[in-house]
Amino acid sequence: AIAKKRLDYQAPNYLINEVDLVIELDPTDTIITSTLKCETSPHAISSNAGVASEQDLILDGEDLKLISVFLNGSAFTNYRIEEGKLVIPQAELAQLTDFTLQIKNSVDPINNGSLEGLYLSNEAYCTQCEAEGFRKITYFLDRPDVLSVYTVTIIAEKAAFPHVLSNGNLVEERDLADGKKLVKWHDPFKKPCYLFALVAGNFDKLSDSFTTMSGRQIQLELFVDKGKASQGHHALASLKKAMKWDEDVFGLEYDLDIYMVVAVDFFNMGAMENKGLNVFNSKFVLADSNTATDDDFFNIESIIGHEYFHNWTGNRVTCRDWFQLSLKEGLTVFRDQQFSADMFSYLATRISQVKVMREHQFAEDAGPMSHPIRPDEVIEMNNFYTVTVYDKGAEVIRMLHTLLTADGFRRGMDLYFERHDGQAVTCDDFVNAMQDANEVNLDHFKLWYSQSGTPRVKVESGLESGSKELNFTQRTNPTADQADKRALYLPIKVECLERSGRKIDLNLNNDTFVLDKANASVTVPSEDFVPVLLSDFSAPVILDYPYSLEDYLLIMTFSSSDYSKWDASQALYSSLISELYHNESVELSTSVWGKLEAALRQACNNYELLNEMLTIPSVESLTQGFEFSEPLKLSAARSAFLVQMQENLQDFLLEIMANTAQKSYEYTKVQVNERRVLSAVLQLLSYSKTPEMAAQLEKRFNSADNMTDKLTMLKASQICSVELFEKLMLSFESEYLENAVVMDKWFALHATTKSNDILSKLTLLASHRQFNLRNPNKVRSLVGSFAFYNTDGFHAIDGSGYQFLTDYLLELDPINPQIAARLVTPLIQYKKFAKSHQEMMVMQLKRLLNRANLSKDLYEKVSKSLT
Ligand code: DPP
Ligand code: ZN
Repeated sequence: AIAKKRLDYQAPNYLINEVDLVIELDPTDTIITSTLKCETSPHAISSNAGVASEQDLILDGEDLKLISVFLNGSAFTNYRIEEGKLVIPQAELAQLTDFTLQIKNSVDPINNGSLEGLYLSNEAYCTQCEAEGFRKITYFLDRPDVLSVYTVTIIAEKAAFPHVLSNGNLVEERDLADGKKLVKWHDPFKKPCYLFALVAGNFDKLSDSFTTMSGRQIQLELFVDKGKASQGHHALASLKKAMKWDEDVFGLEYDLDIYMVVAVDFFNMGAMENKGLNVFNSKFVLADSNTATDDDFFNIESIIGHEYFHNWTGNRVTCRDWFQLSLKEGLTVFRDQQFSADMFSYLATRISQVKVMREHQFAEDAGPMSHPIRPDEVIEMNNFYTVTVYDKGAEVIRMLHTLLTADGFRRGMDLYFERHDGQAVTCDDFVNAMQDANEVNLDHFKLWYSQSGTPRVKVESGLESGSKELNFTQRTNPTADQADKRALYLPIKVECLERSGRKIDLNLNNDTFVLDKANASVTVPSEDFVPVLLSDFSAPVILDYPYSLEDYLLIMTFSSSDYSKWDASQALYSSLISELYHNESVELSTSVWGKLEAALRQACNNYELLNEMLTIPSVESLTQGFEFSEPLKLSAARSAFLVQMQENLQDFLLEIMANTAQKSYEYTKVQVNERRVLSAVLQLLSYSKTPEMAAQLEKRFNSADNMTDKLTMLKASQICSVELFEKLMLSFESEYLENAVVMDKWFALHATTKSNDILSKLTLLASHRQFNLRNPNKVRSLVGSFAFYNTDGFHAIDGSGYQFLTDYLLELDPINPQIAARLVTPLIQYKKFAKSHQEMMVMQLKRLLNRANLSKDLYEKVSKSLT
């Protein structure tokens, strides 16, 4: 496997201006006839002083059967096939500036388990082309900087496929002989092939419309499995909100006359922004109160928004090459976060994002796959759809937004579209537009695009006559991919509180201190104060200040920022858990509990904040705070902490429980926050493990009128009583057995259970009739939840958890390497654990590496982890 390098980029030597596809669908032998209007690229001509470059036309192809090639209407045989690619020798094209190439090939959709290219599952045809899947459909210049206008004709059996869809507008539909029909689509916007899509199936359709700001009427169509139309309303409503929001906030209007969304059960990712025809994983479309939780409703709105926002940030302006992926993903994640904050809540959106950063992105940056948000080297592009490119990428955009303000950011966006609409561009082009529109210099800021790793900012206070100084030092440790690090440009929100809780004026613009070198300091006109640092997570860094427990409690009580109150609560819990980790028999001092309760009581009129402050950091997040941690010991320390917290805060928790009444379900912010508080309280109280608590949970489970509460009771019973948990899970199973999306929750709950025979349980579940190794949702729910979130099972002292995952990956890799490579993540991050665990994990990684024909996907991650 050979790595591609960002700096090796060369513009294409040939362009493909028009693509005409005729696709005759068949389960094992779909025939594709592709007619390409090609042109020798002006770039290729100019770069060689007016002479067309000496290069063959090399069309990517993978798993294709070639049938015939025609050049300018004549049969053509003088081609070569090299490593699956179709090579047209330069000599054959030398005299031509324009030419038409017609290629006929076939593919085998039903046996395509990779879910990339064209595949047939659940009786529906579906495509996924990003990043490099179009080459599994036909021979093409499969790179995002080749933009073409597509006309797509699909021939399918009429009875089995009432809905036959592709990008753009429907231009023809007619019956053919033999019970077949022909459907033709045309997309007037030039696009890269990764945005091509085709779907054919028998769906229920929900229709609606949206009137744009210029008064155009857009037809909206949502396609779901038969019988599920009633579960599509929330997604459709979310789409309309997203369309309105993008007009209001960015002045961006939809361009085609129709917008289609199709939900499918077999999908590698969350969703895909194909032009005019989004394909969604059904779990991010289908929802009603009986089948979806509050979190599901939230996620659907956010992902519908995300894919919609791509129409401008990704489709109208796309990436020049895949190293620039964050150009569209970091920006679009930022946009969907802003949308969620506006639609639902800033605090909840921000906190859940910060958790993703601290639990997953920091771990990635500290592990063998560390890369900048704009990677420099890639073996398998699918491995770079990462929390770094997406989520850290979004944090980098957020810093720009902070530095330039909302107005300045909007000016930059306007200039970006003015300059680059219809083009395939780079991250630098984006930052340059931001810079030029605001007349600032962002050269130093650009380092965020090329430097990997998480900066650590150490803050200390030093005395200066009559006042104090806060001294900031930043340092980024070497990462697996980069030894040398420089100081970054960091906006750090700072607030200082006197011991009385009064805020001290620091004279900082926007309460933000910009640390743009290794060291700098801020003067604080006070001798005794507590700094509140990195409010809103204003930069993706780890902050280090010698806080006392008292300091945390002060911040939890007096900070002007709810975010910082939450952050202090998490730091407080972490430091108490760390005490227990180092000495398991320690009783935490009783005075802490009284003060904690007092601080929490301050938030009793704000259930949104209270529920966040009652949520204890996950093991994954705690792991980041230790070097060479003992996962089992850490999990035990966390549980011990929860037991003590529950004992000491019991009256307070019971009081909250008594104050929350069950209401008939509605997805409103007020109700969501009430349910979340109740969920946090019930989970804490479950650590009492008393029969009374179990009875309480059972009663609530049986009377719940919605999925959110049911799931809360299941999670709490998982803590409270094994017998109750098993009983409720059986009842849940019999109620939802036929609902694939709901059963994913059931698999995930089983997979995260603490149990001595978890592996035999998993094996049994893998033979459940709703389980299917070829369905990524199932695999993620069962095996993914186990490997990522079942600390005690996965890190079992005898290494059996590691072995289980590895056995599974060996089975999955030949079918769906993309998913296999996602699931290997917990194993390759072995260096953060204690030696004894490391050795057992390495042993399993070596088993993987020794496997003949390991996919590029797994090879890249496993080999990097072992160097
Ligand atoms: N489906 C992925 C996303 O929307 C890839 N573009 O982020
Ligand atoms: Zn995206």
